[in-house]
Amino acid sequence: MDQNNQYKSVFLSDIHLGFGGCQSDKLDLFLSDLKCKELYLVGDIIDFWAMEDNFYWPDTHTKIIDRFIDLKEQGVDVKYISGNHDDPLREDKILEDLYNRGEPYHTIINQLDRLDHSEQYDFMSKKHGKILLIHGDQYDSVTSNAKWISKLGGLIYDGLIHINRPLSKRLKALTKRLVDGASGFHRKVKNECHKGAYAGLMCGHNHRPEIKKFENHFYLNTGDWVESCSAIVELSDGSIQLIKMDNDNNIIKVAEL
Ligand SMILES: [Mn+2]
Repeated sequence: MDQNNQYKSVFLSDIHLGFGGCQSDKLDLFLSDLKCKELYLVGDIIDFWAMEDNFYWPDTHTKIIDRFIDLKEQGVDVKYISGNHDDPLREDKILEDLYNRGEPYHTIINQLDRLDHSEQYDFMSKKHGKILLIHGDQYDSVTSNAKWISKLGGLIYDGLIHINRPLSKRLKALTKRLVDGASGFHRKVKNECHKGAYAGLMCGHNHRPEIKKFENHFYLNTGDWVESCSAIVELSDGSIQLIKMDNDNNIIKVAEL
């Protein structure tokens, strides 16, 4: 970590605002003294599905979005990538329907309108080359082909997380392994890098923070703010690291590319 929580670029995903398991207090602490030039929000920042199933929106979640807007006003380039839990951003009609429901959707969507958003971005790393930034559900054939299966899985997971954290973690890892095995997730990542001449791909989605080097490409996963409280960061010297906030709220380096 650079001194005083300072980086060139910061990548966060799977915050799940609107879901009870979101560790917004820890994230607020992380954002309160964060200094960077670019902030990428790599999907599932707002969990519109969780809000739909069991409405929950505390002021602390509005505060997180306000933090993003404040950073933008301070000159940080903030970019928002849509994930499967914030997929209304991918379809204007659904977004409009939510907007017309009134608060808190009104405020949330007005705030999001002030940030650039897209389904994917190219990121140019000084030291490591061109990186594709995407949420990752696009490579998850269960999610993309049968939304209800994924949604049911999500509901079971969301329920379990309040009861028994280690169990929910193990079940989710198992589910994801099965899905990965079936859909050949890493094969898709490799093909995507090859096709677009990317040095690597960065995503979120599976809530497993990771830096993995392969023969001709690398894979980065930002993790989440439900369990791991992690981020990928690029330092001013160009190095890329996986960091996390530990139980005592210290920021520690977990891995480096
Ligand atoms: Mn996701």
